[in-house]
Parts: sequence; structure tokens; C-alpha cells
Amino acid sequence: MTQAPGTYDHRTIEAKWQQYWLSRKTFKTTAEGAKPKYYILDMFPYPSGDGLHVGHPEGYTATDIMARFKRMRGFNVLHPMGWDAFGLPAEQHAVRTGTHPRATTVKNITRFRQQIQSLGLSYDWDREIDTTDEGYCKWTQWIFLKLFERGLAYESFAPVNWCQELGTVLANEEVIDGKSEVGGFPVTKRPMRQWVLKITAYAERLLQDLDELDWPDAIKEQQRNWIGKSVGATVTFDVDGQQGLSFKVFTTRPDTLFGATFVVLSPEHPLVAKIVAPQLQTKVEAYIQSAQRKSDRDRLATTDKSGEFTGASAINPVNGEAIPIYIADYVLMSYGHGAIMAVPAHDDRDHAFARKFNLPIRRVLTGGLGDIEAEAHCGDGTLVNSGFLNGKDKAEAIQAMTDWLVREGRGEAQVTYKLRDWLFSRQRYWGEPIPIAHDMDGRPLPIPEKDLPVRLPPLEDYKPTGGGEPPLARAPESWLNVELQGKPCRRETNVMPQWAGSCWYYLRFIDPRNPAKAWDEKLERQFMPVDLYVGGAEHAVLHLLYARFWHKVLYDMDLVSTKEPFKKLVNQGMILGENGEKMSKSRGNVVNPDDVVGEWGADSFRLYEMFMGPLEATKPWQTNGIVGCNRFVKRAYRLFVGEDGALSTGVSGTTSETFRRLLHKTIKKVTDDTEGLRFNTAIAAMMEFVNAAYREESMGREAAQSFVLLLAPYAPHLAEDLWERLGHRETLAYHPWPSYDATLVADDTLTVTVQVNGKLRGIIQVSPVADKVLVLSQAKELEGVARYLDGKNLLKEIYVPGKIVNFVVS
Ligand code: ANZ
Repeated sequence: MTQAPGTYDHRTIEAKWQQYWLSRKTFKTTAEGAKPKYYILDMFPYPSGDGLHVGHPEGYTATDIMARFKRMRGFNVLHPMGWDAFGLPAEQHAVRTGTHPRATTVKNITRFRQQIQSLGLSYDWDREIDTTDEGYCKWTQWIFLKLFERGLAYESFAPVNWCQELGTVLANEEVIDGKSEVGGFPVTKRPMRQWVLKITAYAERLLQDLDELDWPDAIKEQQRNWIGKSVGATVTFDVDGQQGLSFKVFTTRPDTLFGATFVVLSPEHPLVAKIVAPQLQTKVEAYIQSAQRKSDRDRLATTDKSGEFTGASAINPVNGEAIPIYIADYVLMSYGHGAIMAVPAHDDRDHAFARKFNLPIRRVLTGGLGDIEAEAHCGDGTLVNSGFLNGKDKAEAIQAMTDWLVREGRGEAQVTYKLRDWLFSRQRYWGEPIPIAHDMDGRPLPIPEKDLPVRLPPLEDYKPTGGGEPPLARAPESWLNVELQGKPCRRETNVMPQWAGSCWYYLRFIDPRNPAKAWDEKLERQFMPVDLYVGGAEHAVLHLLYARFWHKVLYDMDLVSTKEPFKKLVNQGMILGENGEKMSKSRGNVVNPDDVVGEWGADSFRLYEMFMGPLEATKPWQTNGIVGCNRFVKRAYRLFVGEDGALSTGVSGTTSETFRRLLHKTIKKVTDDTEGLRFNTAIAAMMEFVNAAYREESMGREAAQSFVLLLAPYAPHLAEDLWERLGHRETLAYHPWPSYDATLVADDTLTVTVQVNGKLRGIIQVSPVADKVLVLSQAKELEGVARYLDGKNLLKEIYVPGKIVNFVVS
């Protein structure tokens, strides 16, 4: 179909400029030059078989607008894209079809790349990376070895989260409500040999350094809660009548020790077997069994407390009282010391337990609703029934009791964290092989750096065994056997979890093709940290915590120069289906970006995704919204291009004074809003500008040119096209951003109050540039003012510019 010469045709225009940018490498970033750097990063996608979702371009358009804006503002912008390509779907596809996950991955990446390029995003494609690429994998394994050398990667034989359906273990962060994050399958505890990363060694720094970050408060709070720091004390209790047997409890409330009326051990506590009375043994054992079948979360959540008496007692060190020892599943072995001192008067869980088992409830703090039998008082108060603590407030009492425990050798101050070490091995195929082999004594030895990468061996069958044996255990003997340090060894057959590659990809983008190093230190210093990171909020305690952890380890090794990787983080909101529900295939409300781009063009799509509402907000897709944005694009085009295809005369004429003011206000608004990521209001200002331009006979060259530049980050294809029509030969990508004249953006009128002898007599509107004489004469003309001046002696005329006029009369 041939178009009339002056018709806006997004297909031709967009294809032309995409080709232009790609073939000339318009967005290639180099390290040379004196410009300040600006690093803008997207959370790189997993290239799934479904292709791009409309949620992806939302974040990508936002970062693209920023990247284009910052280039025009004189920054050396680093804006890369790549593929987080290890993961379950490609492997599940392989299990079903026998196709190697690499083939699926390559195919999906090709589709994703083509889709992303059809949006006109200004990435430096020379920096594209793929986490499954051997040249990348090699360095992921290299970082693992660094962690291993520092004792931060170790083998553990503790019970782990096992997911039978997925055939693999999972990290705590990947288990939600007792189910796997991927797929929602049941997860149970099971002891297995696993690789674990010591993220707990960084708990305090991961917590403290959150304060420095310009991140959404909600994400910082989620990380704080996940790290879960508690300040308190350890108290040692002796078992009554059993010489040498004692145990420790962790408490955040040592002030309440006089109120402890029983103690509770976790069912898994090693002491249980030693103290349980013979006649209670059967019941206790049955209870231990039942506790093991529950997840930690369920154990903490149940309001109906269960437990068993052990028959033994413990001595409260502060008053010598013998109190019963119970076991109960609400006490977890994995937290504190796996045992608690129970203070039912001041802790809800202990209160519920005491009520159920008829145990005494002793108030040791004033306050609360009154009846301590009915409800625990968990807040502040003054200590009572507590010997040397009586009369002290809670904070003083915590300190005084901690001091006493230390002095008596019965305890010490202690800080605990909820964060657990990161379970880092998976019984899967499509992941980075762990660069370790075991000698015949089972000792783990590192694969020498020169032998990296350890490549994934080809397999006939990619299935997990279900018994916990990784698929790589079926690899050819030639792969499995390796000689290290002169000893025959067998390779590790677990692989790394999906999160490994994304822990450091932002560093590889800085120096993506370096064959000799993971990255060059000088380049790292030049480009880090990431100035703006945009992505979904679902990674709050997974990727965003893991990457911060690796980064801190690398910082301690002097391999990176900043304490934190991502200075500013923004979470884009979710785009819902047209019916206001989450988009999903089963709901049939998925919008395919290819269809939208095909029908309306990338510029309209970009504008619409940004115009829907604030970037962070959750918002539903609306087809008529895209129609509106497309209309704006066409109207903008028509302002410049006549029906005959020639440049409109309105572009070259003169600009009226009022329109000039509007132009400068628009420049200011779009500049400020773009800088503040308020893209929707910036677009609204450009729409108003176009409407106003239609009312003018001519907008003039200055206005035309500036408008095209403002539009460029948002609708880059159209902007480049109009720029070319205005006679420019070069891309506008690096053209300086328009500036505005401050005097022209000031409000057109100011409100000035007029007083006579200090009393308000009227209000006038004046121009900001009006001089005193003009303002005073305007003020005197007001009827309400004239009345008070008439026949009076005018002693003084005061004008506070833009604010007040005061006439002093007698
Ligand atoms: C006595 C006490 C009295 C407590 C009181 C609280 C209130 P956070 O803040 O979450 O760290 N606790 C200690 N170890 C536990 C475990 N392994 N499983 C379950 N609960 C455990 O919670 C610390 C409090 O949780 C500790 O302080 C302890 O109960 C309980 F009025 O000790 B508290």
C-alpha cells in the first residue's frame, strides 16, 4: 500500500531510524572523554519462550527516556542489555522435548532481542551479555572460587528445603508460605549435602548500608525485616538436679526474667533426649515427629499452641526458682539457641501456651489493659515483682539485667539475625557447574582458575532424579573424573542457582569482552556505581540482597570501588489487564507488545506506557489510552509536515510572545519532570504544547526545534524524523537539551495585596516585570483603596515587590 506523501507512517519511520541507530552504533559507550558518566540499568530479563510481556517495556522505556535525556544533558551514558538465561523453563522444555536448553535459549534470546529492538531502545548492543555464555560463566565460577577461598562458600549437611516436584533444594528466599516460589509446589525439610554461601557474615553491613541508598522505603524495609536484627541477651539455665546439664536461651527482654514461669525447648533441641522422663518418652517422641512435618512458618503462625512437658525443670538464675521445661514447636531450632524463657505475662505466644497448659502468669511490668490473665502486656512499663529491677523502666531494666547476667557469669549481651546462610546448590542441569571436585576422602578442592570455565557436559536425559541426585551425576565418566593436586577427584555435580549470574552482571557490562579478567579495575572505577536501576519489586529479598552481598565481598577484595552496587532503585508498577486483573494466559487478558507496536507503532506504545500513570503505580491497560497517544503523535507530526509531505510553513514563521512563554514553561516542565521520573506529567505538558501550537499561526523555528528535542527521549523515532526534516544531518541523540529563560517561565501575574495604614483594602494582579510606579498607580485606582486615600495626606508609599503595597496616610 502506498501512502500519501504527507501521511505519518510509523512502520517506515520506525524501521528507518532503528536501522540508522543500529548500523551506526549511535549508542555505543566508550570510556574516553571528559563527560561525567551516568550508568542506567534495567533488570535484565529471563528470555522465556513467551516473549516480551507489556510489563517489560514499561521499565525499559523509563530507563530509555532517562538514557536519552542524560546523553542530551552531556553525560557519558552506559545503558546495556543482556540475558539472565539460566533457569527452569528452558530445562523443563529440554526434559519434555530432548532439545538442549542452549538451543531453546538461543532461540528465545533472538526473539527477545528483536522485540526489544522494535521498541527503539537505545542500548549499546556491543555490550550484550548472556549469563549462560561460556565467556560469562567462567567469571561467575571465578567469583565462586573467590568466595570459597575466603571461607564464604562451604558445604553443609543440615536439613534443607527440598521440593520433590522440582527435584531440587531451594533457598529460604525461594520458599513462600511453605511452597516453592516457582510453581507453588510443597517444600519439606530434608538433610542433604549442599553448598552454602555465608551471607550471614555480612548481615550487619547489609543492614547498615541500606541507610545510604536511594531506594523505595518498602524494599529497604523488606530487606531489614528479612535480615531481622534483634538485640538482646543470652541467659544460661541449669537443669534442676542434673549436674552439668545446662542450656542457653536468647531473649530480647532480659528485663522480664523474674516473670519467667517456664522454659520451652525446640522439639529438635539436643538436650531433650537427655532430660525427658522415661514415662513421658513416648508422648515426647510422637510430638517431635509431628513437629518435623510442619514448616517453620506454620509452626510460628498457629494460634493454637501445642507442646509436651518433659518432666524436667530448670533453675531461673535470677531467683533460684525451679520452673518446668516444655517442648513446643513454636520454638524453632534455627533461631537464637533453640530455646526460650517463657514470660506469659508479657509475650503473646507464651501467654497462649500458659493458658492452654495452666501455667502461672506473673506480671513484672506495669501497664496494659489490666487483667494479665486475659491478655499479655507487650508494651513498656515500670518493673514490679522483680527484685533489684523494681521501679526501673523497660530500657533501664534491660541494661541492668544484662549487666547482672554478665557479672554473675549467667549470660551476655547478644545480637541475632533472622537471615540464614544462602543455600547455593541446585540438583538441576541448566545452571553454572560449581567449580569444585572432591578427592577420595570427600574433601572439596577448587578447580584451578586456568581450567575455567567448567563446561556443562552433554546429557541424554536432563531430568532430575527425584531422589536428590543431580542430573550431572549421569554425565560421562570422562567429565566426572578429574585430577587435582595430583589426586584423582570427582567433580561436583550440583549446579549454581538461577541467581548467580545476576549477582554481578552489572560489573560485566562495564567490560563485557575482557578475556583476561572479569572486569578492568580502571573501568570499574569510571562507571560504578549504577546511578539508576529500574525493575520489579518482586526481587526485594532475592536478587537485590544477593547482589549486594557479592558486591560487598568483592569490595573487601578490592575488586570494586563502591560499597554498594545500585545507588538509586525504582520499581515500576505492575500493568494489569484491561479488566483490572493481573495479566495471565488463563485469564485471557494478556496484551502482546508485538501487536501493539505493529498496529500503533513503538513511539505511541512508549508514550502510552509512560502516560498511563506514575511509573511506580499499578495500573490497568486501556486500549483507548493508546489511541489517544497515537493521536498525539500524528498531531505532532502534522504540525511539522503538510499534507503534501513538505515542511509546514508554521515551523519557519515567527513566534508570538505568549507562545514563547509557553515554550519556555514547557521546556522547564519537561526537564524537571523527566529528571524526577514523572514521565506522565511531562507527556501531558507536551500534549498541551501541541494543542496550543495548533492555535498559533506559526510556532517559529526556535519553538519547533526545541519541541522536537523535548520529544526525543519519549518518541525518538518521530523526533529524529522531524529533526531531519528541519534540515539536520546528524542524529539528535547528542544534541544539547534545550534550556529555558527563567524570566519567561515566571508566572505571568503576581498577586499583590494593597494596604492603607496596614489594613488590607484590596488586591491587584501585576506583571512580574512591572515597576514600582506602575504598580502604585494600579493600586491607587482600586475603588476600595481610593476611598481611603481621598482627601488624605499621603505620607509614604511602600512597595515590597510582588507582595505588598502599603500607603501611609494621615
Ligand atoms: C523472653 C521474652 C519475654 C521474649 C517477653 C519476648 C517478650 P525477635 O524479636 O523476633 O528476635 N525466641 C527466642 N528464640 C526463639 C526461637 N528459637 N524460636 C521462637 N522464639 C524464640 O524475638 C525474640 C524473642 O523471641 C525472644 O525474646 C524469645 O522470647 C523468642 F516479654 O524471651 B523472648
